[in-house]
Amino acid sequence: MVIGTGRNFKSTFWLILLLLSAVVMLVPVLGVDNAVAAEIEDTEEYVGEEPYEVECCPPPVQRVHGLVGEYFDTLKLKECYKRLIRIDENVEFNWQLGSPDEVIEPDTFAVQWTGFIEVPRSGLYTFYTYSDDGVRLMINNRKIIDRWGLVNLEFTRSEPMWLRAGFKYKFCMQYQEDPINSTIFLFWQKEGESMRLVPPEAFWVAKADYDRYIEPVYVNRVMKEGRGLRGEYFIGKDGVNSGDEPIVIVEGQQINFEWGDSSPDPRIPNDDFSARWIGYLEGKFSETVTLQVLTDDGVRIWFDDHLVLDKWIPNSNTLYDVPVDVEAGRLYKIRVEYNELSGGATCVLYWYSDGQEKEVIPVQFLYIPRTPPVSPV
Ligand SMILES: [Ca+2]
Ligand SMILES: [Ca+2]
Ligand SMILES: [Ca+2]
Repeated sequence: MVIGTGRNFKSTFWLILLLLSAVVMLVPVLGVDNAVAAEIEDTEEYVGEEPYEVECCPPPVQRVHGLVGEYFDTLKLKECYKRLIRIDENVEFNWQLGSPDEVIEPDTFAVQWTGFIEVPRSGLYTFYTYSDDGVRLMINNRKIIDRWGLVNLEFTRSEPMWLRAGFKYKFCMQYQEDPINSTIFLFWQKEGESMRLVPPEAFWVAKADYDRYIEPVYVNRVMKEGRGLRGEYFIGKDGVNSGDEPIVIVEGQQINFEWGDSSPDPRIPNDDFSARWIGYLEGKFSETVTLQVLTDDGVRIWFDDHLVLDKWIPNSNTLYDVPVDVEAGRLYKIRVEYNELSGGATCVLYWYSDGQEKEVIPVQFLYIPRTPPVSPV
């Protein structure tokens, strides 16, 4: 009897729960459908495709016209390569052989524009970029153009996208410039109309971002004002350790020497000599950079007062890699010692990193020790 009552109670409970669930599930489905249908009927230009989802309950943000442009001094869009943030009206740039700003080198740079886009009238929109080089376009988190890499002054067409007037859709455009010419434009074409440049009135950013970046903000700054290291040359393969004064001193040197069978100076013999380069190296990006030395014969490197390479041995054009962590714009003490035993003589100091192709360390990033410069704050 007690068990039977329990069963009856359970059955009734589950039946009521099932009915309630069905009602709860049906009401919002019908309600939402009706609401969407009513909105669609109000929009005379609706062409049959569902409007894309918009932000759910966006926070009340005051917006003004513009896009936040972030400028990177290499092909990659990573924080450590960013040099400049500013407000751009729209995407209409023809930098040709130049660059967007003096802190960006003319080749190998990248830009990202973010904000919101709003169309003047609801409809099906196709976007076109005219670019040199790579470009990506995301609207409402949907990637509608993806053409990264080398592009030679060409149009790229997006898939069409239905956009509703009165809504601000998330906008993100990325661009990269590799060699030579640099151009980027963004056009749109509403179905049945002609193609036009996307005007500044279409773009919006949060007012807080606008206020912050209307005056350009520079990050990861570098001075690039170096004039090279001091080179000191000695007779004898261990002359650098003798305590003697150098035979030859040269200010303002890049380490890029392939003497072959000859010598650095008439006062230095072709074999059995040594050299030392001292000064400061400026970090180009805040990242791990690899110093690479090509040497014949011995080499030792101190970086930031640490001995980071010790190959004081006979070498025949040998490459050694020394990864070091640096911050953009900070100066690090560097000292390279080298010796030549016999035969060919070579010493070249390169650097490379995730964002920097291998190159001989440029003189602009090397500072002589007599005028220790101050890193920018
Ligand atoms: Ca180019
Ligand atoms: Ca030699
Ligand atoms: Ca040699």
